[in-house]
Amino acid sequence: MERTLIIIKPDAFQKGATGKIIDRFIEEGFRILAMKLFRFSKEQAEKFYIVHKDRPFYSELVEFMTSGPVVACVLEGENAIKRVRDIIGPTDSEEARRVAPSSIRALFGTDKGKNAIHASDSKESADYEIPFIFSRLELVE
Ligand code: RTP
Ligand code: MG
Repeated sequence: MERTLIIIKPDAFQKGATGKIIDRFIEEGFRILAMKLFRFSKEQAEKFYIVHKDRPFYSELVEFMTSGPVVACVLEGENAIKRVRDIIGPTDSEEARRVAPSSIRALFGTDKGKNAIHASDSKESADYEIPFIFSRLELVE
């Protein structure tokens, strides 16, 4: 069993896609261990995405992630990190519509910046991201 973090980004939350996205993961067989609605401060978003601090899109990414509320969930399942990445689709939502039309980014994203959802991309990322957002008490047994 593996755990991964997803964040429904401000664009998807704003367009009312939260329920559909969560439903998709339930239908795909994942167990929800934790869930939270919140808005990132600039400092929190900078720290969450610290791996991207030298990338040209970093400030744009932080601005986007702080632009409205988000919903974060911890999902558990076999091979969850890879399977969730497959379900969300490629980073660029336009590419997602070409290569993975039923992916979450194809359905709810706009482009490569506003792309509806975040998901941990490795065990190392999940181990950083899950305790960043949730305390141990907030995860169900
Ligand atoms: P995420 O971390 O949000 O799950 O996305 P990802 O792994 O598919 O993509 P990553 O390379 O980690 O990029 C993180 C987020 O930064 C924004 N981005 N903008 N304008 C651009 O060229 C650009 N490239 C990336 C996206 O919101 C992306 O999800
Ligand atoms: Mg990433």
